[in-house]
Amino acid sequence: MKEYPTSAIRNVAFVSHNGAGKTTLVERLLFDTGATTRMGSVQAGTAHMDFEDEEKARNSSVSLAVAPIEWRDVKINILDTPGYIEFVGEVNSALRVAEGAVVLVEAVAGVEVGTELAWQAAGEAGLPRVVLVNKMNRDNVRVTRVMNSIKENLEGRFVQLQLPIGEGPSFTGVVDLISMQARLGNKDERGPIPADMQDAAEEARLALVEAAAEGDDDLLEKYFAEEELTMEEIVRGIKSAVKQGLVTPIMYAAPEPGIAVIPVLEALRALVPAPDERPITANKGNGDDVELTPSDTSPFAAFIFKTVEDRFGKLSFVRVYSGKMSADSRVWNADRNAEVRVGTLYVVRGAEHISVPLLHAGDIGAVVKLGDAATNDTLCERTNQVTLPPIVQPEPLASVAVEPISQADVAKLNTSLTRLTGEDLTLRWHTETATHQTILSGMGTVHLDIAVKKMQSKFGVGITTSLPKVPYRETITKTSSTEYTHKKQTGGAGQYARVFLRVEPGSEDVPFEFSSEIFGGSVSGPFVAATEKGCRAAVEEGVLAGYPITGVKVVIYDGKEHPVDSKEIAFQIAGREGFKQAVLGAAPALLEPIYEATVTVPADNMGDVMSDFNTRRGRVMGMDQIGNKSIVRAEVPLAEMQTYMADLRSMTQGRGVFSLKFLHYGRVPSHLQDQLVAKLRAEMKKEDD
Ligand SMILES: Nc1nc2c(ncn2[C@@H]2O[C@H](COP(=O)(O)OP(=O)(O)O)[C@@H](O)[C@H]2O)c(=O)[nH]1
Ligand SMILES: [Mg+2]
Repeated sequence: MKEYPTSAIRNVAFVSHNGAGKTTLVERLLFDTGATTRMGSVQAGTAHMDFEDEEKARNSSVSLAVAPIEWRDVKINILDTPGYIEFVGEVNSALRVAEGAVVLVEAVAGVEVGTELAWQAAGEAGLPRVVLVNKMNRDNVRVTRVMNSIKENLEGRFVQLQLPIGEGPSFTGVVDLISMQARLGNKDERGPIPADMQDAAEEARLALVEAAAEGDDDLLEKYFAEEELTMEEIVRGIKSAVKQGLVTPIMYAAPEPGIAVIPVLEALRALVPAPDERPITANKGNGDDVELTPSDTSPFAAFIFKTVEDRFGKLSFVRVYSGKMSADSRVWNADRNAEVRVGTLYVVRGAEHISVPLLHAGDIGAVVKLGDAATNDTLCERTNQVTLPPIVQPEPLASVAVEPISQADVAKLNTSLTRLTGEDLTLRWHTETATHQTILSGMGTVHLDIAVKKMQSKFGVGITTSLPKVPYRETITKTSSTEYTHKKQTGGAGQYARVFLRVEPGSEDVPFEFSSEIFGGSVSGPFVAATEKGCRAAVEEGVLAGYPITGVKVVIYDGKEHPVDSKEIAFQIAGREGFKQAVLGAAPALLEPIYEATVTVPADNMGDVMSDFNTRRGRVMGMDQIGNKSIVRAEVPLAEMQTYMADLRSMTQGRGVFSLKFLHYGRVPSHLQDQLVAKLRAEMKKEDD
């Protein structure tokens, strides 16, 4: 592969709803530019971009893949992303290292929920965006319908960069409004504008020129002076307007038959900023910000945006922001304060790794077995340390409890989970102390399903999954005092301890407090400490249904010891049992985790979503209207949200999305508590048997 200087590199993310044809477009571009000798097909499982087993099985992208497209004098690094919204983590990673985004809109379906999310995410990343109306050759394409859908559902101002020639099966090409030429067929032949499109093209060009003028003050002057803008000036103006987010150009293509795809490359080359046109800010470690100069001669800084574990070991995807990265070098990992060795350096094309001697500033590549380094780490020079901010990922929305099958699986479970979640930062895992379950969380059921399959196929760990138990807690609601005597006389030395304990409701933030009000030394210091230890042990065990107790203040205010038989163990037992007895007398209550749910749905669904929260013991806290979308915020117990993803999907025909954030623990309503405690106890008993 040729080397490309910074100014000849473009990093572009393809984002959209699932199935809009991103991967097919990349396959077409690879083929048309001679990078591949056969055009890969998603359906046939031969796509170079969808090379993972899971992708072939599903005929759809699951993770982000990189394809360098060499065309004319530039290299366009395309980041092909999965469209399914549960893989949003991959999309966020791609957007983070790109200078521009192509938002694909499926020509028949129009704007879908995944399109809106992609549009929004690219906007939040501050990226220049281009809209590509894709799969134009499909039956039933109506250009006016898809245009309306774009204007109604995506916020922004749009300008036609092209006009489509024909629609549906009669789509034959586009009119390029900059050169005022037709681009036809799958060989990108040039021709005159069809006679019946002449007027429409003139009119659309006026709008394009106006948008170009708005992007650049000099051009605006010229425009007002009614001077003609040159083609170069129009491109320059549009590029600037797009970069400022003033307008979004719209293009059309059909990658499967290969119609109007070369103009897409042309637009990316012309309109997406080169890395040196969009510097990034890093942190110098002392809290000061520093703008990295994207050139080969500035100090080296690169960012790890993706990590994959495969048969050959760990593969770290890097984006160089400044300086050069060389094979067989040593670099500094600023996030781990460690030197790491860079061995062979690669440029990646799907599953293919092409070894290169160096990566120029702005380029994207990968390193195998990069020692102590993980996604989100910054690599730099030891003498010039900087860190780049981590990729912001959303909180998990769904969880499963995972259980190893065999003894061998038990041993491998934790390390495999750590590797799995290191590859995908929208996956998290933890051990829930309240339920003794190992919990894997992610963005949805499909996401988790694939993660679990990976555990098996990639890391060789057999696991079964189940719906996680709700991590309830227990607390007390009033003050209660008790006395407890532990006495044992068996053969030799006996055991004796007597304690007077008082429990009081404490604050939610302090799970457990212990103090002594003993006067006159009825219980000596070490035995008071032993009593506390006993209480703490009981806290973990709970009294209602085996969940940890929280928000309790314990006071030992009297007691008695025996000169011979009192021992620490005796006071520990008295503490534990006395504490349980006191808690049982203090009107114990069950607490449940309460989350804030933020649900975004089409305005028509707002009523349904709100009344649905009533059936989930939720409290609607607020609502908002943004465009034709309603946003409902509600506080709702986790116990009622376990199947929300599927329920929301059916309530909104898949057009609703939501996020969850833990708020606090709240009382289980008293009318539900007895029944729930009975149920939880029965479950506990079943497990013990
Ligand atoms: N009619 C038509 N179908 C296409 C075209 N491009 C892709 N497809 C089909 O659309 C489906 C989804 O394509 P894919 O590239 O996987 O979409 P992605 O999810 O955005 O990557 C596949 O079945 C493709 O064969 C096109 O230009 N025309
Ligand atoms: Mg795909």
